[in-house]
Amino acid sequence: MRIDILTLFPGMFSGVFSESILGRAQESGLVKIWLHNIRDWAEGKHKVVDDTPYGGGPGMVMKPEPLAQAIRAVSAMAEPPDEVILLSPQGEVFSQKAAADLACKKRLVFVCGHYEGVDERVITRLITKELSIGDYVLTGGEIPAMVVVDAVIRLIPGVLGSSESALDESFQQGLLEYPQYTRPAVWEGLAVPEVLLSGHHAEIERWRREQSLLRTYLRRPDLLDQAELTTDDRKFLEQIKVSLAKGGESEWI
Ligand code: 4GY
Repeated sequence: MRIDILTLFPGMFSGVFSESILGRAQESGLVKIWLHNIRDWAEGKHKVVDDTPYGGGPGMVMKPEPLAQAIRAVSAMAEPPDEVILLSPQGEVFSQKAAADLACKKRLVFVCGHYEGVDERVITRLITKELSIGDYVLTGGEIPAMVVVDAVIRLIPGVLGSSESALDESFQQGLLEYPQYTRPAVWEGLAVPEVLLSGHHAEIERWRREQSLLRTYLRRPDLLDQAELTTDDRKFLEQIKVSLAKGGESEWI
């Protein structure tokens, strides 16, 4: 996959993309990330990229010409991109499903806005998808772009080793992850659940499934509507509901 990122602050990305799994993914050639400074397409001695908003109001708006030139020039550097993505709170909320869709593409261009926003006409003409990483406002689209790129790259086949596999994980079946433990067996008086030391593979699988269901029910009940649930899952959830209604918290948590 080829990823291009248009930003006024390319330096923000260097550490995040060079370390760990993202660094390895690039070294192995599975993904190539190109960073571009939008200011390189600004004109004049001062390379101005922003201007005051029509209609008044606080702050500055990214002016259309340099940004549009940048998007067009970068898009023409290789095969046409599958998507030109703007990160903004006005976008569709990013999800594991959206990450999986993007992981199948050959070429993605990310546009990072700054200041109070981007001239709407650039979005109309050149942006194919607007994504939000959540309902809060950041100072720019750089951190959201890192979030989306990270979530997408780890889903590209071959990026994760078998011990890091992305298959068996949170959201994959629409449930939260079960709790994880490693050595020592007792730490600061807290013991690892006995079943995990038992070696009974089937019992361990069952315990983990029930922990996922319990956690999802308690912390993110909204996810249960979309989750893939078996008849056993539904029975277990019914058991939890009945028992919690009787005031039996400690039995579960
Ligand atoms: N939340 N999800 C977000 C954001 C900053 C003004 C456009 C978000 O994706 N992006 O808060 N972005 C704004 C700042 C210009 C980007």
